[in-house]
Amino acid sequence: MNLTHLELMALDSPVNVSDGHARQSLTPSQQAIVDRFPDLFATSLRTSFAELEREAQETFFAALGQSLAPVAEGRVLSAYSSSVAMDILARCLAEEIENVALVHPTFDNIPDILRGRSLRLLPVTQAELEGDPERTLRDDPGAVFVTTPNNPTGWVLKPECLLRLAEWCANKGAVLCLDTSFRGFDPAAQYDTYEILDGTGVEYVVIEDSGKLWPMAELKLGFICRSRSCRLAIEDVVSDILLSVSPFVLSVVRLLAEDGAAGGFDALHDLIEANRRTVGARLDPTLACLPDVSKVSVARVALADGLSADAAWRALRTMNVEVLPCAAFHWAEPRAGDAYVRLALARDSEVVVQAADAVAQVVALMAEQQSALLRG
Ligand code: EGV
Repeated sequence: MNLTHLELMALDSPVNVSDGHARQSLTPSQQAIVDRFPDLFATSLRTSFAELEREAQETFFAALGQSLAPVAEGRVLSAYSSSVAMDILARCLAEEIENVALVHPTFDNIPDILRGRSLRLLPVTQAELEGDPERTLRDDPGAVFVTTPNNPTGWVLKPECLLRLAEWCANKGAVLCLDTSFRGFDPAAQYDTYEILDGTGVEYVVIEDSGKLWPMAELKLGFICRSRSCRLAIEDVVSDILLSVSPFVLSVVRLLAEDGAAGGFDALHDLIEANRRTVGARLDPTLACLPDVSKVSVARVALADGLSADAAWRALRTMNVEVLPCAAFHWAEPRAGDAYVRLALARDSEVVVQAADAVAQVVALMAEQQSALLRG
């Protein structure tokens, strides 16, 4: 069972903090955009597709600090979702290389997609990505793949580390791949990635995503951005998969990005921060805590020694509270994730309160049972 299977089992639960998709109520200005849908639909069909796509991409990238994303040069392609984009990337990589150094831990559909295209994976930790690539990337990977901000930890690849990694990849002829789906939650991840990458001459592919940011009933887009010189046949493979994305969805993403830049992202950050505090405040620190410095819309909860996240997940399910056990994020060493559960924070605050209280309750019960066992 992969993490998405667990998320599917949680979809209809009243307290679902399992998947990382945005499920909070619309803000008034987001509701105003939804109210315009019939008109937006009609206009989208009357407007030039190239114009809609360029405007959506430019607005979306600028709102996230990526003004130098190569939209005008035609190096940004749109996809239905970032996982579709990722599979396209994986297929292209498999044509050219064998080994990919992939950040560990990360969401399990990334290793699964890469392995699904027969790529061999080499785990590289977040700490290693902050060190000297010459020492930490020893097995000559043909590509390096980094999720930044990472899921579930919220860890961010700092600009100086990106630069060093990009220079190392350029030097070695390795393709640098980034998944920045959670960028919108953390200003520290909104330095202009493209300015740094294009300055090094590295062959790169960046996958960007609108999907985690807005509660739009899965109306979303992924984007695949590539370097000027890039041996991967991205454009050809994209064309195997799709003619174009929906002009209507492009229009929706443009309006949401405008709203984000005009205060919507600040409101989103406030909601996530308040929900993260709620979780932290409701845990007994001797039994569970928030181990990560993170701004993304998911929070890891670390359970005290001897408490199993899998058992907690199971107990919570009996209360109709859905979280994610984190073993599968540690795709190269599942045991390393045994002590963590993940709670999604892009939810209304009432949902997060209920989830956090249930986690606290279950963890207390498990600790009680454990000490009873030890007493014999
Ligand atoms: C998260 C699931 C898949 C993914 C969920 C996610 N997508 N499996 N194609 O969007 O953190 O819950 O990233």
